[in-house]
Amino acid sequence: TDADMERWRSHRLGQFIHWGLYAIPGGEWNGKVYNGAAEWIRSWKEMPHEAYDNLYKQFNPAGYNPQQWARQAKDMGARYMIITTKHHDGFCLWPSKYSKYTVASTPWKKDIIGPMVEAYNKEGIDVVLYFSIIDWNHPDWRTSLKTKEDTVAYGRFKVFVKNQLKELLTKYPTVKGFWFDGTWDESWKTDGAFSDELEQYLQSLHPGLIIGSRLRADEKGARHFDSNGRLMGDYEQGWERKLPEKIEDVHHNDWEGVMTIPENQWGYHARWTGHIKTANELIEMLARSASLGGNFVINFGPKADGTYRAEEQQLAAQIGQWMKTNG
Ligand code: FUL
Repeated sequence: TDADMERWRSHRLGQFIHWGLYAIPGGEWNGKVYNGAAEWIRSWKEMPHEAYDNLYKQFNPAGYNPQQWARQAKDMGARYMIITTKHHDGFCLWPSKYSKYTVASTPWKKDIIGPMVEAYNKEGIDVVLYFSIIDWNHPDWRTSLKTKEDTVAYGRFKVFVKNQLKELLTKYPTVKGFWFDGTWDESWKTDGAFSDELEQYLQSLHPGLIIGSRLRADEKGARHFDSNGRLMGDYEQGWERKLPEKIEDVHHNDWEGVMTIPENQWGYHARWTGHIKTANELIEMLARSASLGGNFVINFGPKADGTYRAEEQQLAAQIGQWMKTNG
């Protein structure tokens, strides 16, 4: 609704959190360093799938302190946050009854998402749930639909997606939106009508939910815009590690830019490489985003033990200093 969008638009600064099993290897396996994004390590040929899929047995973040996380975000000046409930690996940070591959199966056992939503909300910070359509763990997930069996399996997969989304909304009714990702495969693009159906379904469960354009097939297969050139979804979600330069670049739509601190790491990677953005650079990006009517979201990748690396803590504090007088 207009009121929900009005509120979302006024956030200006957000915090993204990528947290999952990938934080355990932290971009390294068997003494070798993976140069891709840490959360993609399962797709690296050096790491056997089996090894990755067993990481859940080690998930036990003793240092996880959602109140502290929320306070840090608040002090930075973030007014909303986005958390990876499930990334491409399929591991669920909430105890989903539709999957065995969840926190409930780990030594930690407890829900991660519930306490996080509560802690952030208590600080007055709105929560949005990141949800990947790509699910490397699910037997029915497909990249493309070549055979009839594929289509049947993918049909089941779509029901599973619906069930999980409904479950999330039921368990965490205060959330403000979904941040869909991994919608670029042929399988998802095949049935564009399903994106529409899903959006309507979610809206019927939770009127006013904010859903970005990426629910629609991403990139070249883009159905981000309908045949009349109108944006599908509530805002342009495509701005990832880059920002528009002028208002025409965002077609005068609402939009959101999501930014990593290092070059290309979302999940925790022990060895950040490339240019590490300074507080000044991030503040400049925030100011530019605000001037172009968009929200700017800074990503954090907590360690496997639930604590933040020093560089992230420092940047959050520096940005917070600036926000205090200029936010
Ligand atoms: C991308 C994903 O593939 C990355 O791992 C990350 O989650 C980023 C925000 O979106 O599409």
